[in-house]
Amino acid sequence: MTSERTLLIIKPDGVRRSLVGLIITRIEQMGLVISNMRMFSMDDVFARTFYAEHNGQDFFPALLSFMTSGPVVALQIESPNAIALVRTAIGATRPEERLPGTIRADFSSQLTENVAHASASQSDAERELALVFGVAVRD
Ligand code: FUP
Repeated sequence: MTSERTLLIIKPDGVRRSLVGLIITRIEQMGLVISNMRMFSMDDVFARTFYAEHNGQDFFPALLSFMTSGPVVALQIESPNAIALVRTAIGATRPEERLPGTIRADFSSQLTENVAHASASQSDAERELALVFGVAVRD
């Protein structure tokens, strides 16, 4: 089957807690291919754009404040079924629905500070990869 590209972001809490290497290792152990990587800090405008679908929600200010609180590490991951595989690997949004063995379940019991983000769909992946990496690259 054809390869898909998706975005995984290790959020500021994951970087602060030195979980970068561990999360990259999990992705590599799954046999997924990391085809681009970038460490950067989101400013308010970037975070607002990235999470535009949540603008107006009561948790939006807290989400922006958290996402701009320190550097993040973004990975472009490329493999068959990459979007669903990485989404499953990070775990559910709601803490009580996270399965043990997922990144969020294993490293966070919080809703907002949940260590990692993964694109939810192909259109989200394309939009998010373009935001983070500019013109998405294949190698
Ligand atoms: P997810 O796709 O799992 O990252 O979840 P969402 O797109 O629904 O939410 C984006 C981020 O907002 C999540 F990482 C967690 C955070 N969030 C809150 O802080 N409070 C909420 O009520 C819902 C989501």
